[in-house]
Amino acid sequence: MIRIRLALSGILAAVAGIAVGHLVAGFVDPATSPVLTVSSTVIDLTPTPVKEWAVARFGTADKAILLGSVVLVTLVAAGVIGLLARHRRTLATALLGVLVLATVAAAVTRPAFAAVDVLPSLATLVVGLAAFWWLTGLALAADPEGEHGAARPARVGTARREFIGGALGVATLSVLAAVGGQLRAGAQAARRLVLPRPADPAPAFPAGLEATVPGITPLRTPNDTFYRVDTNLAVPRVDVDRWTLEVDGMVERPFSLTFDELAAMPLIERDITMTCVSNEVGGGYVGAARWLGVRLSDVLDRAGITGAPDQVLSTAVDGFTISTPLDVVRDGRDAMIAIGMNGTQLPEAHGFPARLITPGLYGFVGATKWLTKLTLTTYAAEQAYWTRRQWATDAPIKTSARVDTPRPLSTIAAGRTAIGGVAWAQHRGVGKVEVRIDGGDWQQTELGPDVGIDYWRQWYLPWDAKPGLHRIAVRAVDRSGRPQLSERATPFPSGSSGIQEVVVTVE
Ligand SMILES: Nc1nc2c(c(=O)[nH]1)N[C@H]1C(S)=C(S)[C@@H](COP(=O)(O)O)O[C@H]1N2
Ligand SMILES: [Mo]
Repeated sequence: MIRIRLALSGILAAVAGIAVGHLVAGFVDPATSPVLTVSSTVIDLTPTPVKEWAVARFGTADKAILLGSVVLVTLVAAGVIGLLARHRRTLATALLGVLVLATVAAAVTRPAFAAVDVLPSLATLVVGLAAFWWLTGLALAADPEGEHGAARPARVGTARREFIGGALGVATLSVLAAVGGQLRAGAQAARRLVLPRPADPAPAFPAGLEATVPGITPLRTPNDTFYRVDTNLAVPRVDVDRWTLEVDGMVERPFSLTFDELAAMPLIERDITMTCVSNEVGGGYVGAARWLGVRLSDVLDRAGITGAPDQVLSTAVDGFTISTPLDVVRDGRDAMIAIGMNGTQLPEAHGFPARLITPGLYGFVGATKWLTKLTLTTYAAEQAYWTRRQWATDAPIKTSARVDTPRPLSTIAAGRTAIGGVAWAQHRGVGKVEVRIDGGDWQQTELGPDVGIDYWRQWYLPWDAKPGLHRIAVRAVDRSGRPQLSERATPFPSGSSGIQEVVVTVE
C-alpha cells in the first residue's frame, strides 16, 4: 500500500504542477503551457524521417499522440520518483525538480522566448515540488513500518485518511486549474475586424459541380474545413493592435507596418489553391480559397531591394521561418500577404492576422502563417525551419488529380453514376483530366468551371457501372501538355507523385 501511495503522490504532484502551469499559461500565452513547450521542443528535435513516419502513420492525430506520450512519460517518471521517496525523500524531490527544470529549459529555448513565458513552468516547478513534499509526507506518515511512520496503529488509520484527503484535494485543485486554464485560453479570441474592399477584386466566382455531381469536393473550400498543417501545438494568439510587420535585411529602407497601415495598402483579391508538401497522392492536404491581401512585391518595392538577395525569409510570431525564392516572388505571380480568407478575416488557425500565400509553391516554402517579419537575404546566409531539416528549397507544387467519388474501397449501386474529383497544376493550369477504368484506355473527362491557373479544377466522367470489382485511375495534364508524374515519390523532400488508382465494388 505504501508503494501505491508514494507512486500516486508523484503522479498527483506532476498532474498538479502541469495543471497550474496550464492555468498560468492561460494568462501569459496558451502556447507556453508546460506540456506544449516540451512537446514543441520534441517536434523540433525529432529527425525528419521520424517526423515523416509519424505524419504518415498518424496523420493529423500525430499532435494528440505526441502530447499524450509526453504526458504519459512524465507521469510514469513521476510515479517512479514517488517510489524512491520511501527511503530517499530529499533525493526524490530533487529528481522531480530536475524533471521539471526540463520544462523550464524547453520554455526558455523556444525560438520566440519572452521573459514572461517562463512563468508557467516556474509555477509547475513550485506547485509540483510542494505537492510532492506534502503528499509524500502524508504517505510516509501512514506507513506503519517506515522510519517516518507513526508506530501506533491508531495513528496509522488517521494518517491514511489524511493521505486520501490530501490526494483528493490535490486532484480537485488540479482539475479546477486545468479547466480554468482552458477557459481562459479560449476567452482570448481574435478581435473582429472590418476589412477594406479590394482595389483589384477577383472575378465573380462560378458555381461548382458540387450541385450536380454528388460527392465531389466543392469548388471553394469553406474556412472551417480547410486543411491545417503547422508545427504549432496551440494556435498562436496574436493581438492585432500590437502586431507589426517588419521588413528588413538587404533593403534600402527597412520599415515596419501596423495592421491598419498594411490593410490601407491597395488590396488584391485572388482565388488560389494551396497544397501541403506532405500531401500523399489522393490525400486531403489541399484546399482552395479566395484570399484578400497586399501584393508582396508592393511591400518589397516600398523597402527597395539592394545587393543580391535570393530569398525572402519570413518569420512567424513564434519564431518559425519559411524561405521563398525571390525570383518566384518577383516573376509576376500574385504572391501576397493575405489578411482575408473567403470573405472574412483570417481564421486564427490559418494565420491571423496576416500570412503569406504564394501561388504555385507548397505551403512550407510560401505560406507563412502568423507572419511578422520579411527579411531579404540569401540562402547561403540563412536557412528556414524545413530547409535546415533537408526539405527542398524551391518546391513548385506537382500536378496531381484526385478521385473524390466513388470513394476508395466503397460499394456503390450498379447503373449510371459519375466518377469525379479535383485536379491541380498551380500556376500552369489544368489542361485536361483523364480516367482509366480497369486498365483500359485513358478517357477524357468533363472539366468544371475555370477559376484560373492558380486554382484547382473539378472534373467528372459519366459512368455506367456494371456489377463487379473495378479499378479507377486518374491523371491530370497541365496546359503545356505535361502529364502528372506517374513515378511514385514520397512527400519528402519535394512532394509526392504517382497516379491514384482506387478500387470500388459495384453491386
Ligand atoms: N507559422 C507557420 N506557418 C506555416 C506553417 C507552420 O508550421 N508555421 N506550415 C506551413 C505549411 S507546411 C503549410 S502546408 C501551410 C498550411 O496552411 P493552412 O494550415 O492554412 O492550410 O502553412 C504553412 N505556414
Ligand atoms: Mo505543408
